[in-house]
Amino acid sequence: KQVTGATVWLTGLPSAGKTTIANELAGRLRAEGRKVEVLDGDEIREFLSAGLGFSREDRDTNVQRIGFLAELLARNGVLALVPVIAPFADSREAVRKRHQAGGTGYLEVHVATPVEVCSVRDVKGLYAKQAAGELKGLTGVDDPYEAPEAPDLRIESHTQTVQESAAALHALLTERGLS
Ligand code: GGZ
Repeated sequence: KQVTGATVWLTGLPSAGKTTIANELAGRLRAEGRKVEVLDGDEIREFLSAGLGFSREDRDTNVQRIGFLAELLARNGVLALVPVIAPFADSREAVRKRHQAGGTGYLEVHVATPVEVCSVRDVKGLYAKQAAGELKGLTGVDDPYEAPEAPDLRIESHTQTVQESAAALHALLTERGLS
């Protein structure tokens, strides 16, 4: 039986909750017997994108590599969940087009946590480093983040629990015939 895969890209600022929501959703989908992969930006940068930094060019390269990999998986029946910042709209659009060209499903989810909330969460201490002058070019602070204008779903992670966010995304997948 042919299973429909798709890529679900969770874009948003550092510490917005992208990875946490993706992992929660992945657990739910696996419990239903779905094939799922989480392509986390942080992990991908250790292997597939080792050596890339955070210039616009390197971020674009990183996002295109991840988009390529996600499309391969999705084309083969996997739900590829991608919690990666992907700050530039053009770059996200190129990934969407690659999926469209292959007839592969693609959903864009904006984890729209305000920077004020992200900088308090500061999971990896990056906002503190930026404030202390130890890091330059932090997305959403002194580097651009182009928020999606028409995402398939916008998640307000600061006004709901991780479980609620994952459930909302799960419901969207069901609505689109993907779970
Ligand atoms: C943004 C940065 C930066 C800067 C390091 N700006 O939460 P994390 O810390 O562990 O994961 C983030 C990761 C971002 O990689 P992505 O592949 O998602 O980004 S992009 O789409 O822009 O290529 C973050 C960490 O790297 N990190 N420095 N200056 N995030």
